[in-house]
Amino acid sequence: MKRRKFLRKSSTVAAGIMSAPLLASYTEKTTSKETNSIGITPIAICTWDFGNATAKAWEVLKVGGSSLDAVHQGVMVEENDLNNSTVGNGGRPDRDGNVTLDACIMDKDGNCGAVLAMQNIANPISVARKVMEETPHVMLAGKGAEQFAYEQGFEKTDLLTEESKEAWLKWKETSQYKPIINIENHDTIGMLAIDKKGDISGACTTSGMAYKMAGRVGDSPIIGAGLFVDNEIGGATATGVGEEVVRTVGSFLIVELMRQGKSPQEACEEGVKRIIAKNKDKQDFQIGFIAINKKGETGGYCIHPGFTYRTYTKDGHINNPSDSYLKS
Ligand code: SD4
Repeated sequence: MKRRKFLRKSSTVAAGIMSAPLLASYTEKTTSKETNSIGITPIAICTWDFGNATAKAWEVLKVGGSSLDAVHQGVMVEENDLNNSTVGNGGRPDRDGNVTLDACIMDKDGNCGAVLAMQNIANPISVARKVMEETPHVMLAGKGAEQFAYEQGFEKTDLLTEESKEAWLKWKETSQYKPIINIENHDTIGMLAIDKKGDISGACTTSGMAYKMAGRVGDSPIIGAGLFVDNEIGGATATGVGEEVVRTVGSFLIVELMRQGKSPQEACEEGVKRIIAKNKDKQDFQIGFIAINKKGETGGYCIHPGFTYRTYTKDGHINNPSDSYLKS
């Protein structure tokens, strides 16, 4: 299905306008054949067609870098891309014109860090990692997160680009904040990776829903909702209307389903069905899950057709169309 049709069929809780086009699709054969201790080669997988991000992660993995560094550096590519208006610098602002960013990261030992609704810092994933590594805490929000970032040496950056500002001013003409058909707010990057040692890590970063209420936080920086990793089992991450993912603790659920024996694909399908079951009369929003298990199997599933996810493995760099609960 064409993306445009997908847009018409999906809606979010916030109004918005066109985001940057997705990165060009490409596939290339990879050469790394080295396997890790559990007999699989490294893998990077991310939501949507963020091929530059998975390519960066693969660069780290193929030379023996850790899955933590791979997901960190991979998602940073999107945070730094000013044309990506749903992640990092250049992200769409809230209804008051402030860009507030959410991110989290989780490593092989179950350590995690997150920043919520943080302003003026271009790489929230790096701050999330600092929260994980340099503080006794898991989450820092708002002004506290920003203050911590400055203390760690991050620079103050104006994240509202001219293009985002113009789009916001246009939105203000009507200021409609209700479910309308608009998938362009949905391009959060969640990434999972396995390294040569067989260890799994994950990262997730977003500017959240465009023109959201000030202070609104979705699933993306919430460990268990937008991202979860258990190195014994696997990992999962989400994109879409965060409120629905939080209500079912979606990524944790998927990892637990894999623990019970489901494949990543089956677990993602069950995760989506759980959300559908909570919204029997309302399916006009999009959710996409991706997952990976310890054997290196991957899966992805969504509500509406149109979601894709990137995988970079020894077999190539592929943009995978996700199967969907609704077929058209
Ligand atoms: C949120 N889940 O803030 C995010 C939005 C998203 O792709 O996924 N965009 O609810």
